This record gives sequence, C-alpha cells and structure tokens, in this order.
Amino acid sequence: MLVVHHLENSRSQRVLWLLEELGASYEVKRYERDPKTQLAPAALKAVHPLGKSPVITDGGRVVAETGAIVLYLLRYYGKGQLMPADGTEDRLRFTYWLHFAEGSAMPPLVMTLLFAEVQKKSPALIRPLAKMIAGAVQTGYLGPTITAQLDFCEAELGRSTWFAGDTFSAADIMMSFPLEAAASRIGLGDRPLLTAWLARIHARPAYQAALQKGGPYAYAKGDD
Ligand SMILES: N[C@@H](CCC(=O)N[C@@H](CS)C(=O)NCC(=O)O)C(=O)O
Repeated sequence: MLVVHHLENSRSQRVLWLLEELGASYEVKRYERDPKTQLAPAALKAVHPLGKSPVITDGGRVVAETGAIVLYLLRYYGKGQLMPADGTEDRLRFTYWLHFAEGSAMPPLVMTLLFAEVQKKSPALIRPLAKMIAGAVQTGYLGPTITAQLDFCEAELGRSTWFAGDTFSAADIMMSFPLEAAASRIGLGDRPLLTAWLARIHARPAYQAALQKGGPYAYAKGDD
C-alpha cells in the first residue's frame, strides 16, 4: 500500500493533491509539528533519516524530496497523465518548473522566514544589530530575488494558461507551494495572472479533496 507521510501545513500537501488528481488509492499517515519549534516529530526519522516531509513508502521503497516523489508517482501511478509528452517544448517547461519550485523559488522564501525568526528571537541586547543585518539581506538580496521570480512567473503565465503549456500538469502542483507561501507571507502584489492561477488551482476538486485528507493547511487561503 502506498503511504504518504504527511506533515501538517507543509509541502506534502502537494503529494496528496497529485494523488487525488491521479485518482490513485493511498493511505495518509499524519504528523504534527512541534508547536514551539515548528519542526517535524522524531517519528519521521524512523521513515527517512532526514525526518522531513513529504516522504512516501510504497512496498519496500522509501522516496523523499517532493520533486522525486512527484516523478515517481507519475511513473508508477500516472498512466501518462499530468506530464507533457516527451520531446515537446512543453515537456522542457514542465521539467524546468518542476525543479524551479524547490531549487530556486523556495530558498529565498525560507530564508525570509528564517531572518524574521532571527530578529524575533535574538536577545534584546543584540536585537537592533540582528534587525540591521536581516534588513540589509532582505533589501539587498532576498526581496529583489523574490520580486524578480514573481515577475518572471507572471510573464510565463502570459505565455500559456498553466506553467507547462495550456494543459494543467504536475508542474503546477509543484509551483503551488512556493506561490501559496509567497501569497500568504509577502503578497502577490499587482500580478493578476498569478492571482487568477492561484484561484484556479484552489477551485480544482482534487485540490479540495486533498485538503480534506491532509488536515490543517494554512496556505490554502492564499490571496484569492
Ligand atoms: N526540498 C524538500 C524540503 C523538505 C522540507 O523541508 N519539508 C519541511 C516541511 S514544508 C519539513 O519537513 N519541516 C520540518 C522540519 O524541518 O523538521 C522537499 O521538497 O521535500
């Protein structure tokens, strides 16, 4: 039996959504974050040494890392769905966005969150210094990087309805988490195509079904 080890409010929501889109049968094992640290519980380390979510188990196999899980599920459960045909221009875009989501979009968003935490949690005596450093990194690097990425995403959605062409694909599922995180933490600004894309993904029946399966998911509110 395919099992999704799902951490509340996390990237693994995408795996549930993909499985709902594919109509696959699976089991969900839910894990809760430590309310203080927001870290995953130690029980996840029994599944995979890094103890992160998502991770899936399928028979004797353990697969971690969202992009790898998505490709695995498309290969074994996809029957050719949600991925443009090999050798097409759309397939190239699909591969690009699948990797962009975790490789390029998530790092500056996670760093923004971490620098905000550093400011909040640093001792009062050095807080002004921590604020100054965090502010400089945000204005000089993280902010402009996120802005450029959001502008690029907006422009790409001007080329086609979905990220990998005019057909919805698993690349859109991969892009959901960074764009939902950006919408809820920073806002999408005046980017109507991204805002409409977010509303479209949230309206999909499989997205809604996955929310029922996964439990708490703060990012689903997004900007729409
Ligand atoms: N790039 C990895 C990131 C995995 C990751 O950091 N997952 C977060 C959930 S969004 C997690 O497990 N956080 C809890 C922790 O680090 O203890 C992936 O996409 O699978």
